[in-house]
Amino acid sequence: MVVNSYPQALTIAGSDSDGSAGMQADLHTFFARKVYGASVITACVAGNSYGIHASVPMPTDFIDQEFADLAADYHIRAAKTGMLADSELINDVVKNYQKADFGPLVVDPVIMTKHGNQLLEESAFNTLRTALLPLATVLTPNFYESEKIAEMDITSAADMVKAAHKMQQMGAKNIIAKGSHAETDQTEVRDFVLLESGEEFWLSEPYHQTDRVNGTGDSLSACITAELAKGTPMKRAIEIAKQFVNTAIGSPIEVGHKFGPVNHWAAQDRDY
Ligand code: PXL
Repeated sequence: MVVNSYPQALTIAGSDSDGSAGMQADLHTFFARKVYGASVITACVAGNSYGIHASVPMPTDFIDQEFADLAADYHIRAAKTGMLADSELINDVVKNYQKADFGPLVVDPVIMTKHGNQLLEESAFNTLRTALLPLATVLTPNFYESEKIAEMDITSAADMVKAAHKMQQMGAKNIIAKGSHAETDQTEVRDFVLLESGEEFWLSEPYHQTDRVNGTGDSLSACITAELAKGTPMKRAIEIAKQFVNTAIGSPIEVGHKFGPVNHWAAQDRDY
């Protein structure tokens, strides 16, 4: 079969009915970064800007078929994971990803939404650490997820650095550990990046006072995935993703009445 030339990326994630987060945010991001987006749906979530009200996991034989169909036709050059719900789904996704040839894997270790809804069962945390993290080309935990995965409290910049090194020892190659707004003076957000080469640095972006931040983590990891699918080097892909999300947060759109989505259009076509 002739290999397709157009960059194609894959999101392996849950569907969020209001389109602000999960698979929908990933696909918006792929589109904005001019990468074709395919999707393996792992779960369906019913919700809106007020919160999540129901959630169902997909059957694993259906997920197996989604992977098989993509592998038989598409040329996926980078993939990302989002909501994986439980240990059974994590193990199934790991099995399928190892069989396929879908390029680097960005793992967004989705555990909890901004509304406080748990999207990964606590009993699956260990499967996340031992089965999925070793496959992660990039791991993008938020502050809370870093604490859970590294099993430590993070109360300082030094703690964040320590947690990132712990997560790298668990097998993730490159880490972008996202900072907490509460940790700063609310004028900037600082994320710690630890690369496979051992290089480490902080990324800082202005803090925006807005409730329209649904899907920021999904969009950040999706943007890294899109850039990797285009062949952008790792450090640059991470820098672009950070700026992309900051631009998307900085120009809010009026959609939903509480925690609305970020604005992917504001960031599209930017040549960062
Ligand atoms: O943003 C985290 C997230 C991931 N995946 C799904 C979600 C959410 C948050 O609402 O609904 C399906």
